[in-house]
Amino acid sequence: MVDGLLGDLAEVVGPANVLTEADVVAGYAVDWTGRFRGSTPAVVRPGSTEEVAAVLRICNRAEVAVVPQGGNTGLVGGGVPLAGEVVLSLARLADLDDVDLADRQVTAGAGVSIGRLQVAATEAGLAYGVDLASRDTATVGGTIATNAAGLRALRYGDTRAQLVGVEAVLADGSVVSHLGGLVRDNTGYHLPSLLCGSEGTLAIVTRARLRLVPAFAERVVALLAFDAVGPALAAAAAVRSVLPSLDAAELFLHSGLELVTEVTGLPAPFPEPHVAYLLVEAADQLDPTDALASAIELLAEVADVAVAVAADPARRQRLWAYRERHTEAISSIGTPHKLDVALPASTLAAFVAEAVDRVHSLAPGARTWIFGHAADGNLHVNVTGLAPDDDRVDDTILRLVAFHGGSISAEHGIGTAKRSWLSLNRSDAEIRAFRAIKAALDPHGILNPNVLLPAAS
Ligand code: 2HG
Ligand code: ZN
Repeated sequence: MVDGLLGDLAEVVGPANVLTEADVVAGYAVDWTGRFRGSTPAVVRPGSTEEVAAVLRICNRAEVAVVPQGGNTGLVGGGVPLAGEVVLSLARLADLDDVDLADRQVTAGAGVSIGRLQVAATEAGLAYGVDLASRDTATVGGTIATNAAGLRALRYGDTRAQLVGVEAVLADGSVVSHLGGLVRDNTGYHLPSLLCGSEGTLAIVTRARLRLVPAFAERVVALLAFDAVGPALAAAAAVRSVLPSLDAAELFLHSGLELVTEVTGLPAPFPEPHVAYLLVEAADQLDPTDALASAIELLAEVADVAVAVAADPARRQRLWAYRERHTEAISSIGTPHKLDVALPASTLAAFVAEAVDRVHSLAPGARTWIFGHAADGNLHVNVTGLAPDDDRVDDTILRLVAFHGGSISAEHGIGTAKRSWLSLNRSDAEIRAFRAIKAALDPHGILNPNVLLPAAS
């Protein structure tokens, strides 16, 4: 292909924005976990929607596949060139408009990080409803592509729930732009909903109109420790039903906490170890400490619970670190298989025990780490000690999830990691409809062709 095509791309974005040196492009060809690795002839870095459009026109004409990439924090191999695709880095689309206070919205480029968006919202007296541990690297475009949910979804919903409008480029280079921000707007198909979670397979999102939420002045965090998983999960549901100011309810287990303290050097939060931990955060205009304490008193009537409370920002952050640093701690001991799943509340506790057992019988040398967004039924099952391409554990866990009526992807997307199992959750008719939409919007199949949909048999 390549020289002529790269020359044409360089004319569009400037030679400095077509990266080809092996050691430079290598970082774009491997995912954050290190499990999914490919290669690319070039990383192209457009600086505007018009440049994205021109790049896609060229690639579409030449039938050259592209993989869009934001902060490259994805966990299912959805943003890396698995089969020699050109990488389309959206990092330079980093314009962030002023916050629209009247409408409580903001328009952000795909390359704006979630952390930067949150700072801008906070400075305007508001907040952005999606928050996640990778906030300083994850981008608006990447979180739209995967429909990321994160730590506050129990209160504000996932990324799709924040998305009021998008600007996106179709495979043929045409631009669809609908950024007016009208909340009531029933004028046909809702492209933001379709593109959110489509993992770059239908169009390249270049800008988004996002709703903002109130910023609460008062916050309090409590870490609750239980002697079994069931009561910890039941506590998440119970706190949610009595505490309207609940912002987060996050589960982790003894093994994960022990690993986090070993890797980070943080002191253990309680003198004695416990089986399961629930981190809860409440946020309100008036101090929610008493309301949280009353909710915890109700819990203590039905289960033994140890409690650590933090109200000032530094101590709150210290408690959060036990949960947020799981991902980094697990990666420090090996390349993890990540199974981000959701289950009906009634099956969660049984699933945790069954998942650990199944991994143990299939791969006795492997270790299972389970944590996640308890109130949403979203568990992150991480398994270390497996070869990157050994998918026996993935297979057994995803089948177990489907057996319990769960989702094989709660928030990370399907990517390449789970595309072979999509039919566990989606019927033949649904997958045919997905393929029809893909073929209509991307007839040459140039947009992220190796993710989400199962490989054609
Ligand atoms: C989180 O909730 C992220 O921290 C990452 O979704 C989960 O590392 C994981 O498996
Ligand atoms: Zn998560």
